[in-house]
Amino acid sequence: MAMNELRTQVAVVGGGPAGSLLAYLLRLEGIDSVVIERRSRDYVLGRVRAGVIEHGTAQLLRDVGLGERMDAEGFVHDGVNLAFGGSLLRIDFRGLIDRYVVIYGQTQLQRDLYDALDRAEIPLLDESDDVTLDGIEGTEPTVTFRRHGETHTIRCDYVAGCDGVHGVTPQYIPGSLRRTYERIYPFVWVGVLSPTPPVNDELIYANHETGFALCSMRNEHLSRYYVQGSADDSVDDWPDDRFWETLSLRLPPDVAETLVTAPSIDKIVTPLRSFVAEPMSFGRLYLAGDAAHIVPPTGAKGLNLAISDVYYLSRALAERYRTGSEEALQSYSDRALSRVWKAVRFSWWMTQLMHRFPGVHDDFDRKIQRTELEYLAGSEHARRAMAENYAGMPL
Ligand code: RFL
Ligand code: PHB
Repeated sequence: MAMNELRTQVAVVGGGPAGSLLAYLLRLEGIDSVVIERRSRDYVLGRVRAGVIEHGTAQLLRDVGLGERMDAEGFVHDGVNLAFGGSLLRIDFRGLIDRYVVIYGQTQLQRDLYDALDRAEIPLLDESDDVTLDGIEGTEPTVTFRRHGETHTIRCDYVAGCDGVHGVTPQYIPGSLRRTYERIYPFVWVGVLSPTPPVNDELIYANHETGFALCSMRNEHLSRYYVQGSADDSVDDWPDDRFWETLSLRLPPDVAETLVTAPSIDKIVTPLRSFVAEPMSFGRLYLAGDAAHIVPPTGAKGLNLAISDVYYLSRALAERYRTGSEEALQSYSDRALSRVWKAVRFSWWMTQLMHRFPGVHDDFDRKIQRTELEYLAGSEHARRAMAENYAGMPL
């Protein structure tokens, strides 16, 4: 069949973690798909983003044969640390709830996913632009796009909208049926990748009177650090010197003393937002990942939600092809949203807990914030609730 008249079962728009994992999970069920990605393969593989894989997400990746490199090269962390008032409070996941997280960069996972697509010979049509959908209310939708100067049309049974925060597929859900929920936070995160050993063997989320900071990592020689900046800041406002000074100031002094710095090798500014669009499906279009919802990075949930969405969606599609029943597909949106909202709540809570809200929080709010941190320090029940949410609610 000519390339410009492809037929597949599921057309997947977007080849980030959501789209590429979905295509792979569908193949395990014997379902064919094609992944249509706007960027080049190298661009997608070069993006530096999330770094924390929840306990259940890690288990899922292992169960489907994608855990090998994660287990060899990732780091199991049994807890995280909150810094405030000059010292560290450890949230001991292992001791509290017998769970852990795995520190493994999204960049690495994306590489594993593309390798898996290649091995399974699932088409990844990168550099595809101008995606439009037709017929999603009927039984044979089509996806049309331009690639390398040619127009292509894919006929399919279902469309998965995995095209992220700037994607086009969500707009095919009629406005009259769509309800959105949003919270914009009045600050940004400035993030750097530094070719230096991590300052601590576990993550540190710091609440300081001048703002938030986070110490994360990729491996023994590569650290990922973030500091809270002002809403209108750009990368140019944060030369390395300012970044390192700000980070040091916001860490407990004994931690800051051991910080090793170097010229940064990647620097981003990212706004913080909570956003959910309901429902996550319309006709034969199903949304997954950032296309349907955004969380602030404070709880490290974005990537994990993308994975849980496509897990549910792959189950539902598998049931449809196995039995002919659309029941699971019909409940996909409700099922995914119920887990999504728990992560939205937790990442909102952690964002509130750890940042300065200039012009929003008054002395009362700051007292409440400090009291919440002291409550965590003094209550094992409170720490257990935080551990359960951070290490991840069950799938
Ligand atoms: P992705 O990863 O954005 O993938 C969507 C893919 O769709 C492509 N695309 C299109 N393809 C075809 N046609 C179109 N019209 C298209 N429009 C877009 C895009 O090129 C892209 O390849 O979404 P997905 O798969 O849902 O995965 C979600 C995660 O990537 C995301 O939740 C996290 O990375 C969010 N996130 C972070 N999460 C964390 O847990 N910790 C972090 O530190 C963290 N940092 C970040 C982040 C997201 C960021 N951006 C820009 C969205 C930092 C950034 C800068
Ligand atoms: C990261 O390593 O990039 C990272 C870790 C934890 C977060 C956000 C980002 O909450």
